[in-house]
Amino acid sequence: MAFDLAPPTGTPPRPSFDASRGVVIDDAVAALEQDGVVCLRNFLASDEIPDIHAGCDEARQNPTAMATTIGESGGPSFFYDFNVSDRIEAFRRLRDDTPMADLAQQLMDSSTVVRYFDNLFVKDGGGGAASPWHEDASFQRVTGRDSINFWVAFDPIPGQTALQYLAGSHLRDEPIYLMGHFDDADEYDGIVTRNRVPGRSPEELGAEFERVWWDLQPGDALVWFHRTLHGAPANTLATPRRAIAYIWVGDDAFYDASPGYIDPDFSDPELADGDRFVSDRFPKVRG
Ligand SMILES: O=C(O)CCC(=O)C(=O)O
Repeated sequence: MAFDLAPPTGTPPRPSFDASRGVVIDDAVAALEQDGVVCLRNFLASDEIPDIHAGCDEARQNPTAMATTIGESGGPSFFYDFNVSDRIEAFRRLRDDTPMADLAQQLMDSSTVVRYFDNLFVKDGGGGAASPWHEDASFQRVTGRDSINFWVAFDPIPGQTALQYLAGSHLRDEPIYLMGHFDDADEYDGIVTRNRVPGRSPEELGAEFERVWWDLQPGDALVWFHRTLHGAPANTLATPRRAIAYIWVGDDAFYDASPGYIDPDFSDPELADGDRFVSDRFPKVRG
């Protein structure tokens, strides 16, 4: 969904919350419930970042068949790939050896936490495409409330290239929007259409919901629900903008076995439509 992604100006309109001790205050949980997104500071310490930058290079050099690169060949681009923590140690440690799953449990207020997938994003300096406005639910086989994106920044990300969110949009009483490709030049075939509707116009959405964002430092995180609308401009900085999203689901999450394609199509034939979202493929890591 193309959208006006002009860089926001002024002071970010929402507070942020310290996460350096692996827990957050109740106000952070309330902020996520109310806005559908919350900003956590110092989730990672700065000495953890160099290994992760090396991991980003490794992922870039060894893309999987699921990877996408948007941009002119030889020029700056927007690269993303999936499940890098299954094959690159720095991302496995980030997933398994930090308090991320504990924070997911606290933030969703869920007795269980289940691992779904991860998504690495690298936008080169001086270019790379915008991340179009979307809700993550369009790209997931999850119904219910409890699916969150725990997105960790690995570079300084000022407002001009930051993710922007439509606060409160996760509470929309309407079906999930149809999936659209991040690359304007590309289209998906045979996407899931059951219980999905075309997205409303950016103008209508922008008039209904307040736009919020934060300036980030490496190690800060943003956490949002899968129904929260968000997007980001291209990286106009001279430096790279690297980040990873880990998707976690909780008690109120059910498998969507709709026929059709979802990108990435991480499905589990062992699960039936409407089953609790947990299986050998999608393991329970808390609760
Ligand atoms: O990092 C970005 O620009 C895109 C992130 C995003 O949209 C997502 O994780 O759903």
